Amino acid sequence: MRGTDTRRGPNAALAVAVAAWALLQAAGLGCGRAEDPRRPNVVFLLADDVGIGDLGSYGGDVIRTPHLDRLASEGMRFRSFYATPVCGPSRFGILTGRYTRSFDWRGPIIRDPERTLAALFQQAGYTTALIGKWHGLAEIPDSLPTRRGFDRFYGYLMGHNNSPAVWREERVIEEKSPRADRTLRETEQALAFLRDVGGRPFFLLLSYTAGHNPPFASAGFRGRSASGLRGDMLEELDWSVGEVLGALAELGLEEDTIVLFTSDNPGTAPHSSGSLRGEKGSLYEGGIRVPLLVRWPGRIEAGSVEERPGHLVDWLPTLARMGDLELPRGRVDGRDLTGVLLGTGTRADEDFYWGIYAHRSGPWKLVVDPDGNEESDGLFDVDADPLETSDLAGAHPETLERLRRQLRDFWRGVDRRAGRP
Ligand SMILES: [Ca+2]
Repeated sequence: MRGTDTRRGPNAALAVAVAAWALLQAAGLGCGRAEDPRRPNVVFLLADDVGIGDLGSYGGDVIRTPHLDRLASEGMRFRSFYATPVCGPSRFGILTGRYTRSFDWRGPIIRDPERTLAALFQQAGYTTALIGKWHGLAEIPDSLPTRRGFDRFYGYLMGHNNSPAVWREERVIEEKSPRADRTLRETEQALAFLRDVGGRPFFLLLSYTAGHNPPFASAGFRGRSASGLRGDMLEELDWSVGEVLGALAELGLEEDTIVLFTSDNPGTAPHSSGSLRGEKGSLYEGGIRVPLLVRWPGRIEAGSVEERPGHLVDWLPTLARMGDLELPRGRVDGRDLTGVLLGTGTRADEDFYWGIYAHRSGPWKLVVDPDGNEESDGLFDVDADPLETSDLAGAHPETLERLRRQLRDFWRGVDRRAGRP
């Protein structure tokens, strides 16, 4: 392009540049972050193994979460937001907008680097960063975050149990990091990124180590919570969220930035999922419902509560819409939540799939017996009975069969589109 311009002379080159700039502005693709509400920054705060019962805004009354509670009061809180029951498949779902068929905790490898949520932002000119846990998505040599759409990476390939080395971009900068200081360090890195990114649009995935067992906390937080070391860990996580919100305010970025907080799955600690049935690893609501708080001042109603369900896979199409990003080619299972968030519409349907093991359609939820014993399949009306105390499989055989068929058909459709017999 440069050679072509040179041959045509500097005036022609300038004219081309001005025309291109005008086109970009007209298309809302210029660098006018503050001027263009269609191009918000995004801070995606992802906790590890944190359930709704761990947050004050969901009724938790032991662990103190004032900063997250503030986020809830300044934005929208979802009461029925879904993840998968384990780490990897949820993280895969966020980055690809797709469900996984099974629940290996490591999750599938993301094989197409062009279609991750981070890559979509990158392709649209955002500066993208992952800070914290990449999890089990790096088992092939070229699948580091920097090969999957992130300009910057500071953190760990897996959780802290099995991945003590600290990476920056594509090299190890520290072989063994102190576990206790992980939240402190992730926070420092996040604040440095926010200050460094300048006026450019950005997507930050702050993927906390915190929440996962065994618990840890830095010296300043140890011994402060009535809920023991796990409480200390989550109170430090809450402090970190406060630091991020403070930095956005200090930098004058609050109005231009969507901040969301969620978790990859609930914890196993008592009451991590409040009174819901099950815990991490379970397909009952206590194993798959996670907190979701979303703030975008002036756009999302402060203090609003959303009763209808959504799922982590919805974030790819939702942020693609909000950031005016181009959707990836191929299958996207998630649904756009923009209308829900802005109060102008609803999710296109209320169908959700957890591998081949569970399916929700409207108020009804099928939980397949993991041993394949059909007589033990459960059917629940999770609107009327969110605690899943009444198995209605016997009382509603037609609904049971409909949900089984829909679950089979969903994965058959996936196979068909993928060219599998
Ligand atoms: Ca997890």
